[in-house]
Amino acid sequence: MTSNYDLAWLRSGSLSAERMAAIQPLSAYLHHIVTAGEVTSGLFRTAVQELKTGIAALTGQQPTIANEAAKGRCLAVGTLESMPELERLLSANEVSGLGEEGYIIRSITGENEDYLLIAGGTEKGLLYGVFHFLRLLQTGSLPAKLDLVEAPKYQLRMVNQWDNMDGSIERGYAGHSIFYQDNKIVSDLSRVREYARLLASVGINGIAINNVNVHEVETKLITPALLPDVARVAEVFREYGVRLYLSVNYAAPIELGDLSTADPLDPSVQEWWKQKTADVYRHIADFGGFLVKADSENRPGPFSYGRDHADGANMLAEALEPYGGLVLWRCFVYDCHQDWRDRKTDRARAAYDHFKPLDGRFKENVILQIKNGPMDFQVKEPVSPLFGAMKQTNQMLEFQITQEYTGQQRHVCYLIPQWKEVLEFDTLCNGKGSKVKDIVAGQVHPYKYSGITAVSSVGDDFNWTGHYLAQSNLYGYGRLLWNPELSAEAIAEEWTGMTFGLDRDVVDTILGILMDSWPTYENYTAPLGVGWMVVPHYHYGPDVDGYEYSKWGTYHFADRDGIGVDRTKATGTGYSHQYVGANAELYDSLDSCPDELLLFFHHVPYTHVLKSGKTVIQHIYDTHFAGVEQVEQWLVRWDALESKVDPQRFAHVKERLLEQLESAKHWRDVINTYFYRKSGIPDEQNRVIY
Ligand code: GCW
Repeated sequence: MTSNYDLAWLRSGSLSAERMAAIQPLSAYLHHIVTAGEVTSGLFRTAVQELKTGIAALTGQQPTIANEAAKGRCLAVGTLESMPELERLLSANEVSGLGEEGYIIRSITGENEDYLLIAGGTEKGLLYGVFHFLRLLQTGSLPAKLDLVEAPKYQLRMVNQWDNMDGSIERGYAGHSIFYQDNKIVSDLSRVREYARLLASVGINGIAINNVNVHEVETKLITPALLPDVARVAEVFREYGVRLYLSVNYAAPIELGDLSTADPLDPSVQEWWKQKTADVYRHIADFGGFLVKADSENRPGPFSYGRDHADGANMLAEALEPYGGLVLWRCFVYDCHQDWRDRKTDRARAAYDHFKPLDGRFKENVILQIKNGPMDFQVKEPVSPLFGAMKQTNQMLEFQITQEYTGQQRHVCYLIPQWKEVLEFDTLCNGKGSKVKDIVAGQVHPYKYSGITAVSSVGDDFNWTGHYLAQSNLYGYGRLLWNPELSAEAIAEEWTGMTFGLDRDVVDTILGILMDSWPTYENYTAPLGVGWMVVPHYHYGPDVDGYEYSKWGTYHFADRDGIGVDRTKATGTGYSHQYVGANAELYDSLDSCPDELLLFFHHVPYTHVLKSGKTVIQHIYDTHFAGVEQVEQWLVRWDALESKVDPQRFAHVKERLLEQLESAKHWRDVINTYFYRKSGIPDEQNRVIY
């Protein structure tokens, strides 16, 4: 059964016996929704509407809605403001803990009361509570007695679109932009509305709608010519509690023909941005702020005027300040015109070297957006040492949901385990227990603003993400930001159940593939943390030396004797000492450096013996053979689901898995051959290496 309700993981599916049995004890409450107060705002309306259509789609019963207090068995929804009785029902702690975005879902039983309550701190919290309730219905996990109290860990939970107005998407692997076509914002925003719904269903509350590389037409998004259209988009997102941000071009005052400089200390430039910001807020009163890629990969920035990042960011911050707007200033700043003979310049060091000395200089409404990893979203990198290194400067973390370097949504690569590893990393910046997950929640240093953002993976493909299974990354991203304590497995299981139904074989198979997928991808691509080895520019498929003699600073330094980048203090770039205390020692010493990051930190001979007991060269051979075998196994397991997954999705995933297998073999052969020929050392098991 499909209905208008169905969208990615929001699916009515079949009214399976399991689900109906699970719902049974509570079904008497689902017939009637009461709102106790007029539903006036858009967000409240959205929440009630989602609840109504969700219940109808998931149970086959149409609930009625009334504006009245709870009486008899029903589902009562509201906020602290709309339901004065919450003061009586909730403890003082619960009330204060709700904040703006938290909610309570509770069975209320008393002498004269017997109903289910979904209450949000505000309407936004209510909407999140509704989606949580529906998730329980959809996954057949609604307990007979409800008592859930939730609030998000992170304040800013964002996505960044790298969409261009010509309809293309930088690093997009799921079709064209849903926002733009022919250099205009699309007139029909129904797909954007669906996207807003998807984002809200997993708690995302902010979106920057254009590429951080801001080209000519996009530079005009902050002008009155385009702002009415931007405001239309903002309105759609507002109804789902998602605040809109724009990426801006640092050289906009020049490029729009108004000034001859973009110097942040020049009063005419400051005034120009104030005017532009005022225009933006005239059109969008709750506008979030500006996202900025400056002095990075040939984009303009304050360096041209002898100014630094703090000067640049603060100038914009001052313009946004009167409206409560934020500057999200990216730290992806490095020398992209490097000479491979220069062994001291190190791209991994760059963000820390540029920004750490500026701690304390940024205005309160600036947040540094720090990419993980320190190089660029590789399959395996150490955590950026900049996290927590600045005590007086707001920080947020940037992940990449779009699979630029992890198989471009043609390969399965479930990224939540990678992100969890980053979040769980203990930086030691404030003593033991200074984990990244707490730093970017403002709980290690008292940042006023903090959070997590990520480059989105969606386009106008019928299934949103190119690969069906890649939807799990978007879903999981939102869930992880709500609660980073959730395990990667629990999130995958939840997504699988919602998307493919509750059949145990189906769930186990997909869960198994997802959980295996990141290590598998790592197995057949670049080994031991060295990264890169992809076809330059496209970043899909192997080309071991593609970047080796180019200017981007992404070397592996493989020769006949060895491989890896020496980032130690004594003989290398010194990057290892951007980490604190024991972490610096851990990475700096060849003895303690974990195998998985060995070649990120050290240059070693192929015969170097890893902690696993294997030599580097044998590890390369073994992992590359193993990676292919794993994908072969997935195909066997997927084939066994033929009768249990609908034909369209079955065929789609199968086709992608076949492509992944071909690509994995290609990787295996190119990498193994390359290192066999460089090292001259044969495989211990004598397998075919060309
Ligand atoms: O990963 C690299 C990408 C670029 C991107 C850049 C960035 C938007 O290859 O396409 O540009 O990072 O993060 O700015």
